[in-house]
Amino acid sequence: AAKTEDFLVTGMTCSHCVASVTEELSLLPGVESVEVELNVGAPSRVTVASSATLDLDDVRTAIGEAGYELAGTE
Ligand code: 9UX
Repeated sequence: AAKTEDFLVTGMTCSHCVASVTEELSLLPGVESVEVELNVGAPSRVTVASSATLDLDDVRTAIGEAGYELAGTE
């Protein structure tokens, strides 16, 4: 992967949440892997490895499609 970016996502509380976010983000062009560190009651850290820089609006939309909210980047 050319680039790895971390995002903070709120509202995730279980492994199915993790699967949904992973699935949506994996659909974005260039995404090679998605790792989620689940934090219940706090933002979860989502690490995305991709072949090119991701469009932040695309990331926000994908997380929203999964039913969660992008709270920030790191
Ligand atoms: Mo089940 Mo995770 O509703 O939100 S998928 S807790």
